Amino acid sequence: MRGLGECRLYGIIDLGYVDESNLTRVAEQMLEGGVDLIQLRGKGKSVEELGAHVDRVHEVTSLSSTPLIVNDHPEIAREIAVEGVHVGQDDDPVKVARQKAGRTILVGKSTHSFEQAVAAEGEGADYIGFGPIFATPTKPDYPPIGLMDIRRVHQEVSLPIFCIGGINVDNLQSVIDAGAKRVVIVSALLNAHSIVDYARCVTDMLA
Ligand code: TZP
Ligand code: MG
Repeated sequence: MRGLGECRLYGIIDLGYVDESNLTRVAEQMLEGGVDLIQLRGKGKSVEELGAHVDRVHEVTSLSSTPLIVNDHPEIAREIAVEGVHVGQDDDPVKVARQKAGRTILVGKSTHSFEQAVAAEGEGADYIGFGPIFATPTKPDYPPIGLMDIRRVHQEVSLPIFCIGGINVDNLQSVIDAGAKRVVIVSALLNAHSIVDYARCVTDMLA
């Protein structure tokens, strides 16, 4: 299985953008384009609903040794061999997520400020999301934090840091120039004419 340290482009398959009938096809396209970490996110979906999809997507991701992370519901990791879970500031603390999973898994945490990033490392997260960097329709209620703290967070936090929020190929260079090494892209990738080509373009820029 690919280690987090090797991961640069994190793709989220968000059920708000992808029809349930397309999940495995989207996962395959992401992998072909070089996405090296995938999350399944279904805001408002129950554990049962999300769990049913996780199984199918995991069959695809495991074939290419790509970790699959499930959003919000650590208990799913008890039933299905996903590699990790992702929790937000209002979700289970990292320690509780690990307990609910009942086995050794990756736990990622969303952070929206430098202080939250430092706290997430103290809490024992394996990686963090840091953002939203720019305003985003995917998380419309969160004010963007901008590029300013990206360098500082990389200096002070030694976890893999994935910048997230409103990132696309047109603004990616500014995020890289601000110090980012890893990014999450949701809507720009899922809405792209070709997910494969879009992901290739991003991975080239991050290389
Ligand atoms: N957390 C912070 S911003 C965000 C999440 C889940 C959404 C990112 O989506 P997009 O479409 O790439 O802006
Ligand atoms: Mg959450």
